[in-house]
Amino acid sequence: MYWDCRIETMPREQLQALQLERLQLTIERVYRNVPFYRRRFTEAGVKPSSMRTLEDIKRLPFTTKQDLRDNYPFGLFAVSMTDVVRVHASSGTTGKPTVVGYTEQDIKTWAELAARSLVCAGGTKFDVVQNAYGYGLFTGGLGLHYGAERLGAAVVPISGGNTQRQLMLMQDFGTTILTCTPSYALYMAEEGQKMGLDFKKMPLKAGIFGAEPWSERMRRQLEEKLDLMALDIYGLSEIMGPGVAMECAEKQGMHIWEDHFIPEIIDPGTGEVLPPGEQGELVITTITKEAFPLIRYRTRDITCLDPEPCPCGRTHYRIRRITGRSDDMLIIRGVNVFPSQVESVLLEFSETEPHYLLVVDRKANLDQLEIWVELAEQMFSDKVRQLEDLENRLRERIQSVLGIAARVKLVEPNTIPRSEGKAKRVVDRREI
Ligand code: DLL
Repeated sequence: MYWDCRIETMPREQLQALQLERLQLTIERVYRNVPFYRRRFTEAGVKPSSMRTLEDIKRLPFTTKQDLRDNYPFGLFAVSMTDVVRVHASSGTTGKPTVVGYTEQDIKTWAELAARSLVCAGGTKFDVVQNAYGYGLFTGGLGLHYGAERLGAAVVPISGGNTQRQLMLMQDFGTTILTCTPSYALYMAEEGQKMGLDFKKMPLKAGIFGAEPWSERMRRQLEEKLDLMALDIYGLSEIMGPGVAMECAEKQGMHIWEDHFIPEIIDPGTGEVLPPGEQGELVITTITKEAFPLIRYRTRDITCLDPEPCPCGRTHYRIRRITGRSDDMLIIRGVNVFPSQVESVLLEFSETEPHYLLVVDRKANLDQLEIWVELAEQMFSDKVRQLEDLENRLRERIQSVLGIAARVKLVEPNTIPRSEGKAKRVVDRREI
């Protein structure tokens, strides 16, 4: 079953012709409308007319998250703000988020691709979609919401959290498709068991899980506990949000929607393009976006591109599970966290040293973050009350900067291991 049979099963040759045509238009448009790109292309000695074949994409310079930060908030938009109908944002290292914008047409395209992705999981207009991705600046909630509506399904915009109520409504409403992060789905499964729910007697048929890395082991657990088909969905706010790539029922990687995105895999060290099948960093060029086109955006996500034909009949290449990131970003409960954000908070407090460690663990299937912070020498002998007060202030400040709750553990001076090279700021004990 397809959402858009013609496009999803389009012969590669035709698909590539469509890509080239759209790439040329995009390059022309950003050259005309975005000074940043005009400058970068000129430096690299390329013009819109240089794009004669798809191979010519390799001549274009990469765009990085730093470029987005340097042009904060709207500097890379290719339309005027009067044509922007929505903005989303995700957290970044400096406390300033990465901002993305959408025109009315961009929102329509996104809804189409999210609907296409829901159909990969067997979604139809008869489904009840419980959307437990967060609503707000995060793209997860609204992205899948519009897709489910476009499909004609009944969407329950419940957002994340309030697990017992989620489970009650899941039962009462007869939810058939659950959309949330895989870790939250596992947590729901366990809470449900405690409440005495029998998922085998419920009509749940599919789960669309993404926004953070997970594993085949987790897939098995989720499928068994929730009695559904668990599928992987990929996306990032810079490129669009959820629905950039989606797994089909074959469960062998996610089809990346190549009529809208051109994927490449590069060696993250050298920037060299790798042949299909080799593992490296995913680079994406958007070829239909109006408000915020991105050219050769370095996602930092590590995966590989699978060009093998898929038994489902879709011709769009698949990306394998994301195995990690080439930078230091952590994803905790679906929220992007950079160690440097913690560092910036510590610098505000004279009572602490900027020696810290982020200890991430997964307890009862929920990510937990504990931050070990070294006390300054003069604080060490201070009263317990004062230390508790400091811990509280740190905790509050960290929560407001990171956007998630963390435990703060104050440790004695000089106890966090030092390093001569790069400091190790993160201990990730999660087993996924
Ligand atoms: O997480 C968009 C999304 C929402 C995707 C809901 C899927 C479902 P950001 O907050 O910008 O956007 O985070 C993007 O999350 O670069 C990956 O590192 C990671 N990520 C997203 N999907 C997956 C996945 C949303 N299926 C960053 N597997 C990306 C592993 C994923 N990592």
